[in-house]
Amino acid sequence: MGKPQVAQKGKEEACTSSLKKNVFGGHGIVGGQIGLGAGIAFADKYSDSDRVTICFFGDGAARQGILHETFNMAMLWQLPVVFICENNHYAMGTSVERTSNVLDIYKFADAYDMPGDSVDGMKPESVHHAISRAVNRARSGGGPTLLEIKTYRYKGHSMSDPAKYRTKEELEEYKEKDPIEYVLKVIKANNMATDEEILAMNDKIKATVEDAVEFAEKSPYPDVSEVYKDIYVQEDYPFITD
Ligand SMILES: Cc1ncc(C[n+]2csc(CCOP(=O)(O)OP(=O)(O)O)c2C)c(N)n1
Ligand SMILES: [Mg+2]
Repeated sequence: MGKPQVAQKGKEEACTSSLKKNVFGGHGIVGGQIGLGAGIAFADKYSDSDRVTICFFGDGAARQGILHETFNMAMLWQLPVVFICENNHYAMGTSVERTSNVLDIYKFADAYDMPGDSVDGMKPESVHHAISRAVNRARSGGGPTLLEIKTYRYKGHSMSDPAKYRTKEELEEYKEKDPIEYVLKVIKANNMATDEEILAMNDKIKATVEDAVEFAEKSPYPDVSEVYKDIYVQEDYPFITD
């Protein structure tokens, strides 16, 4: 194994995690982030901070053992954490029905006396209210909450997933309830923005995405020496001496 590398300054903006912005990234090990989220919440409580951790995971992670161990400890120590299960009904190509006899994932909280709620993920206001309530509870010392946010994904799990495990009708049914289209309707009905302002926002977002794609396509492949970079240590660890 090579010598640990020190993270380069200025690279944070390009990463999926950012210590500066308190975003701790995604995890390749399904369910691993449940324990890590509680750990971050423990650190915040230990240091008397008023921060609240929002820990996201999919329906596929909900049946990992780590969820139960973490729920137990999070309740025992009343950690300031909101567990959010994004239930889009499929873990890769496997439906929740095929892997669990408990279809309401929020009920997993009951075993630990943790408050748990089912939330309509296609309604942004419902998501906002549920998360606000849970964050307020955590911040005022009321401990963790589990929110099962019911939603859907239009695409497969990845580019290699043709999503043949579901019907076209099911897909179309959810597209009818698309939360972005719904928000647009609410914004227009309440005169919160004009068509021009919405168009300008869309153009700005499109340009940002196109810039990112161009940046990625024009960037050289990394050198093999980069393989251990940003993995084992971070630059502000005091034991790095060189
Ligand atoms: C511990 C572990 N087991 C299996 C996998 C392989 N794997 C990657 S994603 C995934 C399904 C995750 O399901 P979900 O969180 O619902 O994600 P979605 O398919 O909805 O994007 C699996 C089984 C993994 N990464 N880690
Ligand atoms: Mg899923």
